[in-house]
Amino acid sequence: MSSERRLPPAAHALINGDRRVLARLITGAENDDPGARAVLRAIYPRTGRAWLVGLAGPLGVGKSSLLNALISHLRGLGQNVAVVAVDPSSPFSGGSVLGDRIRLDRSPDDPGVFIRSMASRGHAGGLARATREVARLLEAAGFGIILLETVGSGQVDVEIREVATTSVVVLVPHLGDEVQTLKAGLFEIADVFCVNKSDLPGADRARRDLMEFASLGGGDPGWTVPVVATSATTPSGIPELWQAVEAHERYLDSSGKRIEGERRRLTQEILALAESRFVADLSRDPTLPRRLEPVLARRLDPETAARRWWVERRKGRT
Ligand SMILES: Nc1nc2c(ncn2[C@@H]2O[C@H](COP(=O)(O)OP(=O)(O)OP(=O)(O)O)[C@@H](O)[C@H]2O)c(=O)[nH]1
Ligand SMILES: [Mg+2]
Repeated sequence: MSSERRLPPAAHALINGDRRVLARLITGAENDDPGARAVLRAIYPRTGRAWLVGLAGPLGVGKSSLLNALISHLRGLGQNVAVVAVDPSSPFSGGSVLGDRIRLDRSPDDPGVFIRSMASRGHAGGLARATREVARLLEAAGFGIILLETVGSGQVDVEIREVATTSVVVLVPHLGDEVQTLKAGLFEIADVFCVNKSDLPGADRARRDLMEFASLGGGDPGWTVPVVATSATTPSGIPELWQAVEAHERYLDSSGKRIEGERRRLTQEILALAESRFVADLSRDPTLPRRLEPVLARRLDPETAARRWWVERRKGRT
């Protein structure tokens, strides 16, 4: 009770489920607002147990449609669910997260669902940090399941791995082009494979190919990556997809991998935060212009200049 009283009022409102405060704090966290920082500090001890389920995959494979189907499924199970869509191209907007093509088949007033989009650009400490902070706010607000969608593939998908507890890689039949994407890194991040659009021809073949791929192992020897066939539009396979996610989350608990993952992610987070502070501090160092001169004049290479600077700072000479 006493710790309750020490919470900032906004944190109190957040924990009590005030959705407007939640939305405001998310914006505040994205803008590095001191009020939101204070709330993040206060709620941190209450976080770390949520399931962060990332959906990654090439453009147009049906990630948003699957999210929509998963929301319905989870609501049917009586679960609250939050969605964070990370869009590398569009500027921040709280608006049409799931795309204009997707019609949400649920009430917009349902307090058990919260959807938010984030632009991937313009986050000081990186996208992973911003996404984690948003997830912590959502968890404090009572969302134990947080679905993350990234739009497009590549860098953003890989960053999602730094946040998600379970990464679902979504593909479609006719894997031709996607095989390239797998090589580019999506394969390594998969905890679950989903062959969506399995209402289209070629789904069985794709599923078999992926199962073969998955059985080669490579990642965690204790976890065989399941391959689930879905159709988001029919819909079919959605309960099976969720079961695969649940199985992975349970595996994380039973194997001790959850804490291992937390250790890895929090190490990354602290390092990234420390780095941005160090860089900010260094960029204000009055000796920087003097150090630049010989580099500009090509008498000294940048690497040597940086190393000398680092050595001198360690000795406390600047
Ligand atoms: N036949 C079929 N079409 C689907 C299925 N799932 C999605 N689609 C269609 O595929 C198109 C793209 O779906 P989205 O859900 O927007 O795909 P996305 O992966 O979120 O797309 P981006 O966010 O643009 O990468 C839409 O026209 C959907 O109606 C499916 O299971 N079967
Ligand atoms: Mg989408």
